[in-house]
Amino acid sequence: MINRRKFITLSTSTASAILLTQCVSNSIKAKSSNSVTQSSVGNLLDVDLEASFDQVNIAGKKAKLLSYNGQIPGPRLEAKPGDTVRINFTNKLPQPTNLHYHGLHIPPTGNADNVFLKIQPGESFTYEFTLPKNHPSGTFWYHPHLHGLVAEQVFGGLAGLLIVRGELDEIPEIQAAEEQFIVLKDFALNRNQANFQGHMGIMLGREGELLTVNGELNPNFSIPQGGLLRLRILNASTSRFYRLKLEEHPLYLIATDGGSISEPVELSEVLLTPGERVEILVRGEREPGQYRLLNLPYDRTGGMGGGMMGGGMMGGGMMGNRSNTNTSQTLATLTYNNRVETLPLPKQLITVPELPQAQKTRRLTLNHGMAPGMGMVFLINGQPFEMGNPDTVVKLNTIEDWEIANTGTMDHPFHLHVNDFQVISRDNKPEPYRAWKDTTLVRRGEVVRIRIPFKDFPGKTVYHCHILDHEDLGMMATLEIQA
Ligand SMILES: [Cu+2]
Repeated sequence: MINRRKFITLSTSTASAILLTQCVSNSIKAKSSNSVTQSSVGNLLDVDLEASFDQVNIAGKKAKLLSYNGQIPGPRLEAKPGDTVRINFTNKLPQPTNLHYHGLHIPPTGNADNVFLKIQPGESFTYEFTLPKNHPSGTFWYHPHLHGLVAEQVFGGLAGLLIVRGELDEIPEIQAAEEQFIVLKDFALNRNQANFQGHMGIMLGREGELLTVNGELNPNFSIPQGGLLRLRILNASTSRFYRLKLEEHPLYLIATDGGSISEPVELSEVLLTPGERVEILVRGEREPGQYRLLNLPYDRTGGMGGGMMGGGMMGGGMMGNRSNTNTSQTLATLTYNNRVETLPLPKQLITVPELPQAQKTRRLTLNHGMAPGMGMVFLINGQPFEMGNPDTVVKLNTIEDWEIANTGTMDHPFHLHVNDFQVISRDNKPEPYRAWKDTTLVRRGEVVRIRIPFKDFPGKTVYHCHILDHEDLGMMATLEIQA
């Protein structure tokens, strides 16, 4: 088998040299590069991570953006269940920040996935946690999570993949597949600098006009004719939704946010909201040639963000570059290469168990309104986020159902930290297949019922809308898990 997993373990000092090499290969578009990878050695992943505001390569040019270790996306971190992860973090930004490990089942306290920490400019902090031995394998990620600054810092470029390699990677058909990571992220540049300000679209959720894949515009991916390509896709955008379709190819879904589903599910397209991940198998079963990965139109704001009203009272420019309500965009191109022996799809993956009935049901309402002196605020159960007392208190080792009702006029992707959940139903219609999720879309007018087992870790954490402007504008609440 070809060396599809070339894990490079690098110190940060050699990372820039590798990055330079990657840029050269980017310019000749030989094959899309991924970020520098840092993998665990023995049972320790020890990484130096520095957030800075400086010149980086983006979309084929140089621009001043926010980045981790000068790379966009940030270095890809890889660990195994049972590994200890130590991140020696330095904040070289002109403002405070912190780190969130999106999707990981680790403590929300101390120096683990603690979103209440604040790392001041110039300060360093060591994050350290151990992945449980039974942690699912999957596609996770890290990004800043300091309330009030999250949207701007993620929009400026801060995000990276965090991969847990395990059971799913050992299934023979999946091992035989080529692997490609896809980090979807939109950017707005103003004279080659991140454009943080002047976004009248903040209330809707800011979007940029540059749709990058791994920091590039329309990169090329290859698939062996007859072979399998495993796409591991993250939506790391602040607000933009992606409705993904690969020309003339069905998508075989094998994993969602929390890892493997029970067996592959054939789909013609996938909607990926901010924070969500999917893993897809593609079969190289078409005529050799080039096929586009498309972002199809989707309206997440009920016509407020362009489309209908784009040239009208809102003014297209004033609202910024809104969602693709009218046209499709090309994100990447898939090119066939040498024929290989025809590879089969896996039949079975890793079973997602049916959860027992919930011991308690709660209802959450998502909406927005105007607050005196604050303008628009985004609310959960009528309240904007306030640091302090928990809004919801649950007992460790219990299972709860949360009915999340979106009574507003925009879609909101709902995200819960620390514990994964299963979506039970949407408007009382059962989900077509079971999956572990940490982020799920609640469309305007919809009621989504999720079932959450609270396991292993007591402490305070949060749930929120993953349109990060909505989170910063109040659509977040504190959850306390009591031992
Ligand atoms: Cu929202």
